Amino acid sequence: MPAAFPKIPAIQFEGPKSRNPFAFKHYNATELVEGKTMKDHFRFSVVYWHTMCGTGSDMFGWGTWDRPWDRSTKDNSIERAKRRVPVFFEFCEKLGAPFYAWHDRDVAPHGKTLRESNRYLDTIARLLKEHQKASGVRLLWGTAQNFVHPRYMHGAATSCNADAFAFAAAQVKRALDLTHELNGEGYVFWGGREGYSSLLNTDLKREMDHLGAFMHMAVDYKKKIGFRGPFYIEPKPKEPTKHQYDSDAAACLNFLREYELLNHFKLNLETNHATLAGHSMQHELEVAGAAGALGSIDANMGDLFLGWDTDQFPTDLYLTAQCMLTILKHGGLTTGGTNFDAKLRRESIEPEDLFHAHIAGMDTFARGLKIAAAIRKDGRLGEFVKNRYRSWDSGIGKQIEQGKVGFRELEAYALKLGEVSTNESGRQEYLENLFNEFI
Ligand code: XLS
Ligand code: NI
Ligand code: NI
Repeated sequence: MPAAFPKIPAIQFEGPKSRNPFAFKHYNATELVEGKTMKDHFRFSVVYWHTMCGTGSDMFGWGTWDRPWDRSTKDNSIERAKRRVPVFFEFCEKLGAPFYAWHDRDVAPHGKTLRESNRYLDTIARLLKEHQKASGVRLLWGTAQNFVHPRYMHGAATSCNADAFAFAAAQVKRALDLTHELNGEGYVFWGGREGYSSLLNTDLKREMDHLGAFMHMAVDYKKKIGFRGPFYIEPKPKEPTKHQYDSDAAACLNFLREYELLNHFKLNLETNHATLAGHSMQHELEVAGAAGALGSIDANMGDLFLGWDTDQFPTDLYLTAQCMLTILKHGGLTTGGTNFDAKLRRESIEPEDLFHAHIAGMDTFARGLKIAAAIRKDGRLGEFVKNRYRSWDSGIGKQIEQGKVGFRELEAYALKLGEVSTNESGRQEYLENLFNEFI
């Protein structure tokens, strides 16, 4: 097959002075930051669904993107699915992305029956395996797409219809088999339609119990086949349903604790989902990190003026610097990666826009990493926070943290104290300006 991007060379690092749009200005895979290469810090990953299957359509209009490699084949055909595989790997290789991610029903089409869908998926999995081997590009995670087909209209694991639950289980089983077969680093559960549009017709408790049971079955099956990669849950508060059960990091952690699943799961956090939940991405990362559950990130960003998941490529330096500050603090991404769950704007219609978008995302994260590392090296921010909590390092604070005192002892202490020692300024504006010194 002829190259899909014949005019585009392998993207190289040329440094900040370069004016070549097909070069990295900041992402230098082999450069060390805090003793680790940029490649290992980020573990960048390209998603199959937006990159190969997106069309530029939105709820008011048809697709707009021109994809020459799709021209000669029909929608939803196995021929088209096959043709897309080499195109995708050519893209990842030229970009220098070490990882990728898929949904079962985007790499391969829906069949008329489950058996036919499975056959399609097996055919494509064989191709993926060959291309992974030839290119060295690895699978960051796989997942089952349990939300497009009408059978999942009420949800999958949380459907009122037990048959839909069974069907979803069959699909996840197969997706897990293939993730394992393709040496995937992990496996993601994103809720899809696991939520409700109205409480009038919903038995919330029963649906949550079913979701818990589903996840336990997945854990059992994972052990059975010897898949060692982590499971991730990806929070999102709404869209497509009004309320999704895995609404944010805190809700997911609570679910995992309630159903005794926390040992088996980490979180895959997505920026646009965080903002839809009314949180910053850094907040979500901190919440997950505090619980030891920071697994992987879906790197994108939303338009804060729009109320839906716009999945834009991350080009905001403040965002990536904040993310990297928290990620570094919690020891970095290990099995997870920086997965561009992001799509082009409807007006960005040419194949080369895929390169511009990913280069922008990788450069923005590279700068974010350097900014975060510089802030950490400078030390003033870290020192400020440490100093702000110094009353806990000795005396009564230390005794509280060590669990040595209770309300009685604290009452006695307070009575003797007379008044709280003078509070100091939180210095937010000073710190915001300090942060800006590094941008
Ligand atoms: C949708 C989600 C989805 C997951 C994978 O909003 O981001 O793409 O990442 O199922
Ligand atoms: Ni996502
Ligand atoms: Ni999303």
